[in-house]
Amino acid sequence: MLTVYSEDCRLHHGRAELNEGQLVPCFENPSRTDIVLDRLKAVDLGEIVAPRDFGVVPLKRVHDAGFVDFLAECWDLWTAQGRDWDAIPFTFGKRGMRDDRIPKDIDGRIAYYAMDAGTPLTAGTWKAATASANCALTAAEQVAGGLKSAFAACRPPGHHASIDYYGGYCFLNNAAIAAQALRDNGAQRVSLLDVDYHHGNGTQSIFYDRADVQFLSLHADPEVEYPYFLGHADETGSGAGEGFNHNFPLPWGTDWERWSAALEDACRRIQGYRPDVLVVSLGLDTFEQDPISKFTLSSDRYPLVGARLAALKVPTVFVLEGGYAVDDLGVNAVNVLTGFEDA
Ligand code: SP5
Ligand code: ZN
Repeated sequence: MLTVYSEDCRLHHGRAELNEGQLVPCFENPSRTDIVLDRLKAVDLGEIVAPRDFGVVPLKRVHDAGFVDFLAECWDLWTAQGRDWDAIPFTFGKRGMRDDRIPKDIDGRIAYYAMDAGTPLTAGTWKAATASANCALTAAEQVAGGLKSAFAACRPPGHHASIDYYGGYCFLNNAAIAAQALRDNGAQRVSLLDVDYHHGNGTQSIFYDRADVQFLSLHADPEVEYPYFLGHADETGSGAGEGFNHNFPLPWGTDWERWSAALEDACRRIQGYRPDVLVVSLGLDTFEQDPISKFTLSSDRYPLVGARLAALKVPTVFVLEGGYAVDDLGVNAVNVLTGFEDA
């Protein structure tokens, strides 16, 4: 399988995130893709290529133009205030407040566009986030060109980033950008399956009113888990998109038996939709040793995930999302890919 990766993805490196009341080292850091790349080379999965640069046009096909411009200029505006620490919001708009006016002040703009205090924006964030999106776009382009599958080793991840907000370690929604590019390049129907432990709120929101991109997400129940405010089973799409959004919220402690039953349900819905191409938001934070998650999948289950997806017999773009048990992330991610290839 072809892998697309850019060393520029390493340039986003937050110092700390707010977790359980403390500033702790960022769970989402460059060592994650380092170990995935090491494992890809160790098993010799296939060629590893750098992405090509698609510019901002495909980013603005799914994101608000003002939001993309904000991400591009945030660091310069932040440091112009004499600051050299990571940019983190200290307030957020809440119910009943104005959301039709974007503040001028940089702290106000961050408050407007940020979703949480766990996603520091740093000197290298824009370069890394665009490189990450370019990896997904390049993998999608290769699959559109006839490859059976490709893997975008993206970081920062993307699925929490929505039309006009960032958060959950995500800035640009790599998988959504890839799905939209596939549509723009001739695919009639795209299925986007999100197997990250957390609900893909950004992806859901981007495609919620559309029938041309089917979204399915297996994740921890938002009643008890981040992102808390989206991901319930009764969110089924709106307007033309009604019936094309499928959430599978699962309880803490979900094991392989329960998780794989939900995967089976999702796969049957994908089959019924008959997509031209499948995009997989591949999070590995369902792993039993993940430090911020509460499912119990073991490493030997991930090849079965890949094999089930391969049985769909649809050209597939894998896009890396979360997974924070870094020592095992390479094995777990590549296990999905080898399971897909060996099926
Ligand atoms: C891409 C991705 O996997 N993003 C995940 C973002 C999760 N951020 C919030 C982490 C909160 C961990 N703290 C646990 C508190 C226990 N109630
Ligand atoms: Zn996650």
